Amino acid sequence: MRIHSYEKLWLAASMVLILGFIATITYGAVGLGIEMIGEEDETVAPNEIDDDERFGEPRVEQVGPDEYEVYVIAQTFSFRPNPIEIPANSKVTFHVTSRDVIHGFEVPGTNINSMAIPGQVAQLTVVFDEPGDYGLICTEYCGDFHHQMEGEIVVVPEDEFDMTELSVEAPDTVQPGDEVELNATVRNGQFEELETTVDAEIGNQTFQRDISVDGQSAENVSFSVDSDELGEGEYEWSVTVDNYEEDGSVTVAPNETGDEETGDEETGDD
Ligand SMILES: [Cu+2]
Repeated sequence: MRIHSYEKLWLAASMVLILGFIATITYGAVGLGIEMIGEEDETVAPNEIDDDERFGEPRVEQVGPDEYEVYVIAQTFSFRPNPIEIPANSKVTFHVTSRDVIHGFEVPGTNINSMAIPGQVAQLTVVFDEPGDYGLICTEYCGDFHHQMEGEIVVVPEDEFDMTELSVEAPDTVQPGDEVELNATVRNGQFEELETTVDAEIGNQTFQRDISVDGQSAENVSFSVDSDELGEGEYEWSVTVDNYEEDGSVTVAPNETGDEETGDEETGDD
């Protein structure tokens, strides 16, 4: 049987088209890395989310050089943590779940887009190569204030990124003669050791201490001033580490004139 050459041409063209369609569908399903959340993926019980090791404290965690994990909870009508601060040019894996109803997790202008389903943990691995502020929106209608559900991802240039946290414990009031003591904790969430300086101020006294904090650990520093040196009154204090500052004020109580033996213990007076 002889087949006309035009017919052969059309046959070949339609074969190419069919193969083209199959290739497109296969690429869309596999090549883009889009996945449904499957049974073998992580799960979390929504009612135990606050006690969960991963989500009890939604956070950014360094897991290797240039490798970070972010644990995100979507809930009506916010994302936690917010903002999410991560370095540019690092491999960042988001683990996203929901506390209540189905939410979305999308960064417009990027290919970051997932559902946040209660009980399931979605995982997305991305590398941001452009530092900047990226918006984060919920793309699943989740209730009255769905349209206000938004967050922010702040991508910081690698050399400016740190995971330093400063917290300070300080008294509100100090009895005359006691020490005014500031207890500062500097936490270094990164792998590399942190070498820095802690500056403190109590009243008009200033202190400076160089510290080094091992990777993923914390260091305590305390500063104190004798309240007698300060005298009665209210004093401002502040503690500064790199770009972080905590401040407050402390009152040195007046020297009571009619000091009785047990004067300090009188607390239940109405
Ligand atoms: Cu929503």
